[in-house]
Amino acid sequence: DLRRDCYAAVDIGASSGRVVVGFVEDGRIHLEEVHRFDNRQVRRGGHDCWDIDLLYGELVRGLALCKEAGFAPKSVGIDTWGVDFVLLDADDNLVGDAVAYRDERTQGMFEVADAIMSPEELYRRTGIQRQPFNTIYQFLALQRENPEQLEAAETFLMIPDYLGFLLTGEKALEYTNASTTGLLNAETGAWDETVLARFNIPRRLFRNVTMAGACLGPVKPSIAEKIGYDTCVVLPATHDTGSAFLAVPACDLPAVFLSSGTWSLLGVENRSPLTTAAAYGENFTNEGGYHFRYRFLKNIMGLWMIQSIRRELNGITYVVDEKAIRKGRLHQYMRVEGLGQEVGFEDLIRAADEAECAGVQASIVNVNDDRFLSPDSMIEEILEACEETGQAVPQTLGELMLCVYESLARCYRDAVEGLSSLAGHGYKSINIVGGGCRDGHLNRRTAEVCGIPVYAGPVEGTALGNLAVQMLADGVFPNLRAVRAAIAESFDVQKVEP
Ligand code: ADP
Ligand code: LRH
Repeated sequence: DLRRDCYAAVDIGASSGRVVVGFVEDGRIHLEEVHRFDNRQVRRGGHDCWDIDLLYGELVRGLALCKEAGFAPKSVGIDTWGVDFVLLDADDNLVGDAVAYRDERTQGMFEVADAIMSPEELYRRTGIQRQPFNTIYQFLALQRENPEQLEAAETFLMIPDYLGFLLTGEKALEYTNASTTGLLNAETGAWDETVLARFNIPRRLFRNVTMAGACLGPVKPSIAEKIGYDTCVVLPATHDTGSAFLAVPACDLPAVFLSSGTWSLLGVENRSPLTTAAAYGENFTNEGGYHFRYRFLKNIMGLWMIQSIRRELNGITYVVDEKAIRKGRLHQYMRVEGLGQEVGFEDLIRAADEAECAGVQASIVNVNDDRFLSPDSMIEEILEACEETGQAVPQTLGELMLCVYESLARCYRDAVEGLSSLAGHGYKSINIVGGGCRDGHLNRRTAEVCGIPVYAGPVEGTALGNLAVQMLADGVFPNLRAVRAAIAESFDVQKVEP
């Protein structure tokens, strides 16, 4: 007997993806994770790319596993990281690869862009923070390296839109993720015609945006056969951060939200965009949210630094050819720590805890320096940054981890202070959702350094936000306020006092 009154969230982050089924029983929301898989970049044609075929295969497998777990979800929603896209030709075939946002192709594109429109004007129009990987800069890189791809292309789809297209054959550009391109007008929510024209980005590629909650369409018969049930794709906030912010059970208001995964996205929810010179100066973004909300936040380098360290210690190079990591000091680390078997996040946390207990004074790096976006070796890059600033160079894994944690926590504090000065009031708590809220060391240091309580959970905030919009679309809840209340009722949130 398959359960039908349930929904499936496909949530794919830069480090991992999962398929989570959600349903409501006795007024509470229940989640069941049916599939989890790794995501990472692959090297293709001289660029760091996403393996879209692999992700699509895992997505379909996850939907098939729903049935094995006893579920035949009424609808499926897909969210992924922002800014990245594919181009399709007139026959809907891919043009080029799905290049990943950390790829080097956008280097030097700020200068190109600034000669066309001042960054201040661009921000006033789009409200989007300046980041080298924004879609607009990826387009400028494409114009220079592969103009033939732009000529051949007829359709622009962002990653979750493309995965939805593969399932249904229907195309849409969902608003929350489209806002991360830096090509939407912050006020109108439509493509900014001036920006497109001035940057010579072909208008024909872009269909009008569709709001979260809309039904994309039924899955193709071939898919229904493969997964074992009929279902349809409903558009959630397809930007993962958009889904995550939806699911924050905000405690102790006014609260700061922190979606903690590969990135730390720290900010608040606003009812209108804030594109003042002060907001520009602090580099806060105004991403489009569900139902006329704006995510006013800052990207902080986040757990990417920790993931990268872990991968290196486990001998996994992030990028497979050409950019082999420099192994010199790395080997020394592994020898010093005697780390033979696979290193887990808990090992890294323990190393930091021990260094802290031993009274180690942490060296501090600027985590938001672009040097940490895609270094050949994260460990080496951190050591170099400490060396260059005349601080103690971490000699043990514990010292290294302490440096990362302290640097992240201070960056959080600066961002909270930036938010406070822009809003003209303080904040009473930080509400963390996402995989990073499992990190006890980071939660504690965040509370201590920021001087306000941290509320950690739910871990699967993003999948939950994705499910929330599907439930709203199906009338399970009357409005966002009601879903948020149900989320607060249904999940344990851990309070960490400063
Ligand atoms: P994304 O969606 O961006 O891929 P996640 O939300 O899955 O990221 O968060 C991944 C991060 O969560 C990891 O990089 C790691 O730092 C942290 N994390 C995951 N599991 C644990 C754990 N058991 N203990 C501590 N930290 C963890
Ligand atoms: C987090 C995220 C973030 C974007 C980045 C590209 O996964 O979507 O909001 O800035 O990836």
